[in-house]
Order: sequence, then structure tokens, then C-alpha cells
Amino acid sequence: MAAKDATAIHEEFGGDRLPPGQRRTDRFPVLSKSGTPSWDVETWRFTVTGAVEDDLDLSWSAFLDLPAETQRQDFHCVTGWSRFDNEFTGVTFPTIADEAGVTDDAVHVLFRSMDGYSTDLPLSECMREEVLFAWELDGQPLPSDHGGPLRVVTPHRYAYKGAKWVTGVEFLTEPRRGYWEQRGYSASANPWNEERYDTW
Ligand SMILES: Nc1nc2c(c(=O)[nH]1)N[C@H]1C(S)=C(S)[C@@H](COP(=O)(O)O)O[C@H]1N2
Ligand SMILES: [Mo]
Repeated sequence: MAAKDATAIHEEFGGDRLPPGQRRTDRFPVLSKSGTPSWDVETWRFTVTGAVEDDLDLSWSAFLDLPAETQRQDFHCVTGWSRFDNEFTGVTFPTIADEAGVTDDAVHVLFRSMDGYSTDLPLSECMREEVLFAWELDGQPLPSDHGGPLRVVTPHRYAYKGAKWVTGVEFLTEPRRGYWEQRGYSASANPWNEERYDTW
């Protein structure tokens, strides 16, 4: 599948390709709050709940039947490294939102993962083609340390906004903070503004 180039996203935020305070690496470090969870293709489910017309509850094969695309994207970790030109294959967030039918009162989104991780974003920050539920990296199944079988990627935000091992999306009628957001990391997480931490 030919990759769409999403690496010019920094232009929208008026910044350089390498955001301030970041250094480029060709390695792909693993950052997880705890270990890598195991999964079973027979029992894995992906659910969409909350402010939607139809809840979704998809098996692995049903998820893979959704329309997919490949995008070349950059990845910015809040700890200071950026990795350019990752080719992720998956389903866009707007595709999932359309499947479920988001209701007018939805303003925010909470992603949930198999390891107990969660992260949140305003709905408007999710309704972008670049927000992918990805199962392949550079043409290979997404490595389990990097969130396989399925993770979210958010090239317009620091990478903690992309839930690895994602299994649930909840549409919310008011904001709720995720795992790192409750522990002081920025709710907005724009790398070009260096939104790393929130102070209360
Ligand atoms: N489920 C889950 N997703 C997660 C995390 C986690 O601990 N658990 N860590 C986040 C953080 S802090 C970062 S920087 C990226 C790291 O992704 P990587 O390990 O593929 O580099 O995943 C994010 N998504
Ligand atoms: Mo992180």
C-alpha cells in the first residue's frame, strides 16, 4: 500500500519538523508504564462506547476488515526524542467515529489499554486523518513492545497521547484526564509549544 506523507504536519503548527527541545534518533525506544501485556486473537475485542449512536464491539478480524491506509509519520516523545518517517498502517480515527456515529454532545475522548493505561484528547484533536489505530509498522506487524496488536498514533501531539495495546475508546461529554495527564503531563501536549507539563 503506498504511504501517504503526513510528515509536513508541523507546518500547521508553525514549527520546524523537529520540535523545540527534541533530538532526532533512529532507534525506537520503548516507553511503557509497566510490562508488555499478552493478548489472544480469539478473545481480543475493541469497544467504542459513550456518546455514540451505536456502541461497537469488534473482533480482531472485524477490525482488520475496516478500510485501512498507510501513512509516513514522525513520532515525538515527551522525554525528548523524535523518530522520523515511521510508516504506520491502520484505520483512521474519523473512520471509527463514523462507524459508531458520534453524538452532538461529545467533546472529549478517552482511550483505554490492556495494561491499564489511558490517555485523553479533545474530540477535535482526534477527528484527524493522521490519528490512526495502527497494526503495522514499516510493513511488519506492530511489535508487541510498541503496542501490538493495535496502538494509536498522534503525530501532532507528544506520543503519550497514543495508547499502545488499545482496546477501548469512550466518547465523553466532558473532559477527563488519562494516566499521565493525572500525573502532571500536559493535557494538550502540543510539541511545537513544548506543552510537556501542566501546573495546577
Ligand atoms: N498502553 C500504553 N500506552 C502507552 C504507554 C504505556 O505505558 N501504556 N506509554 C506512552 C508513552 S509515555 C509513550 S512516550 C509512548 C511510547 O511508545 P513506544 O514505546 O512505542 O516508543 O507510548 C505511550 N502509550
Ligand atoms: Mo512518554
